[in-house]
Amino acid sequence: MALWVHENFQNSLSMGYKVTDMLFNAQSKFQQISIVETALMGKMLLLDGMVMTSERDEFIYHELIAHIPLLAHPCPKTVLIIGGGDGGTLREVLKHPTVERAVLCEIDEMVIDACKQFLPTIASTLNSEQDAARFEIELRDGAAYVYENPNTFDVIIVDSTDPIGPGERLFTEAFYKNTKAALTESGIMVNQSESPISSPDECRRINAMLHAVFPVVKPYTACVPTYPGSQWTWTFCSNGILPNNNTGPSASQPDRVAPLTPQCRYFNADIQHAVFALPNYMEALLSPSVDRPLQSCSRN
Ligand code: SPD
Repeated sequence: MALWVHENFQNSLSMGYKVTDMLFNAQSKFQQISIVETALMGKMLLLDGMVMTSERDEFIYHELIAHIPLLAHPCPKTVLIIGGGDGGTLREVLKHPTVERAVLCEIDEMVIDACKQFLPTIASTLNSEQDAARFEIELRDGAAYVYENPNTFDVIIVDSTDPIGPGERLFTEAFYKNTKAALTESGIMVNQSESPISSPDECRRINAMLHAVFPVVKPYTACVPTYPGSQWTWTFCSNGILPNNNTGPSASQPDRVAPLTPQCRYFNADIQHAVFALPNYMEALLSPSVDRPLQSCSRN
């Protein structure tokens, strides 16, 4: 009989995948960690039953969470990744030759070890001796780490789980304030900011908190098919730098985009701009000027 794994999203939606092999399944100090081989999506990492990444579509998420902020910064040297224990974001960050020091701050060592063993294409940098001099791992709570490291990072990427379980405190205004303080003056923060289809209220809440902290807040979007809702958002935040400011120091960086593009499966010069084009419903949902009560999924 075929084995299936289902992500049960808020008891309302079930995303099912046919499993051909169970590669890893263990309870860590923080969460249930599972890595399965699936019939369609390749190997998949689940934390507490929620899909975190799959071999088939991970490149979309990891390229966008990394290259958008790194290319907006005039010269990113120090980068902090909060969460990201699968190594996919780190792999993309180290494609930028200016980066001298990347810190991966992951609370759960077992996630890192399991991904190094069972998801080697995603965790390739974690296993690479050649890259080892450019990154370090902090087995820490990311919220505490940013608080203790003010004025340190050019780019901070919050590659968190969903806002439940160990990742919950990474979705608070206090955390965003400490993250802002951990940035250098021209620093940029990007976080994964959930789905406007399956979690519109959460998306809006995150956006409102970011607006209370950062002068520049620019959501961007793409489809990540294995995440509930598929349509996903990330949010770019800074003290003034814009993501695609062709007139300032953060110009679109054609010299840096050209060598990066052949190393990417999703990202290119057009995508760098296109991801910021929001459909009307998303613009309305995330616009800080629209003052209306939170509502769950409006279907009219
Ligand atoms: N609903 C899934 C959201 C997961 C976002 N983070 C994934 C981590 C991949 N590096």
